[in-house]
Amino acid sequence: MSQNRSYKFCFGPWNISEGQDPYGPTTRPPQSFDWKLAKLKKLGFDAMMFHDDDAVPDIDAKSAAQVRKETRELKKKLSDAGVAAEMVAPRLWFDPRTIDGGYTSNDPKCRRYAIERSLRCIDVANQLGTDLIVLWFAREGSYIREAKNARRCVDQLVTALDRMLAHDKTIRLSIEPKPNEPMDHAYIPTIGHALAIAQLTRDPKRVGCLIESAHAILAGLDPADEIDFAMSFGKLWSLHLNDQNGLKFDQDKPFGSANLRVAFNQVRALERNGYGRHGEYVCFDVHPFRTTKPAHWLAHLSNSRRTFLKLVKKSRTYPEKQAQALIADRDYAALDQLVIEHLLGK
Ligand code: XLS
Ligand code: MG
Repeated sequence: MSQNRSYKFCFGPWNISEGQDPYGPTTRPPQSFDWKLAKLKKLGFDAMMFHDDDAVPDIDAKSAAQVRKETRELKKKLSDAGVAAEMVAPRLWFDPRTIDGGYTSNDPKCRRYAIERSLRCIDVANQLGTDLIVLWFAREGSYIREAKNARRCVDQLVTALDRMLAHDKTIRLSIEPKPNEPMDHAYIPTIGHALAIAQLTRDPKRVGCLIESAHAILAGLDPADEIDFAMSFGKLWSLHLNDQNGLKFDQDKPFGSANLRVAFNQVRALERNGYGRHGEYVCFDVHPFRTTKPAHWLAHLSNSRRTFLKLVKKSRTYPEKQAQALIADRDYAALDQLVIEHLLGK
């Protein structure tokens, strides 16, 4: 990879969150969108990612004309700030009609709602100037497996994907797999599943994927391997870097916070595959700790970007020749130590 290739960075308004968790209320007062947008540029980020109702709050309650008007206003704000819209994701996990899933709900009226909301999301994305829709199948799963027929759910997911692909001939769908949470088990839990279901759609070349570090770890996988696998298909169109300390609730920790070596190997995978050369962004889907004071509110984002850039340097100064010699000699113990000492620095 060229040694001076640079990356573009992104986060979403939800990444500047107020500290609520399932066991306690917010610990920071809500910040305005304008405040978050102003901070994004100051932190050296280039784009913002959106849920559809980040772009147009209460989107379901608004007419198509009102959605267009508010999206136009948002687009102007972003253009004036020199910030791109990276993607738009339909938030199909809040509304009561998605309580049992959206596309795979057992209720056909709810499945219809989820698809129609996704088509409106595509219209918002077009107006914001992005051709990327991210689909995190939050509630496409079950609390008990007998509640749904997994074979039928595959067909229902393909039906939804096909409706979106037919709605707009240029839109690209980036599936963000996650094995569980909020569901007990979710459908499409890994990149392999995402790339496989893409092949069942009417236009597989427009269905790709997004890797989130924590989601791969929750599936017991190495996010770097998931990156290499997705890149071998040319279908890694977005990325949510963060970290996760073991198999528990999705922690959305700052990048490198739990496992620096796993973070290093993700950066090496991005480097060797040339991620970003087609305009892809590095997004940090991270949250501040609940204990974070408002004065330190942005640290998780600036720290993640700083760690990422330091690991890019570590990747580009990796003692490749020494490493190859140890590999040739199958001396992996020495290789292990070489990596550790490279990361520790002299
Ligand atoms: C949740 C997901 C979510 C998507 C965007 O775990 O990571 O943040 O990335 O809705
Ligand atoms: Mg995410």
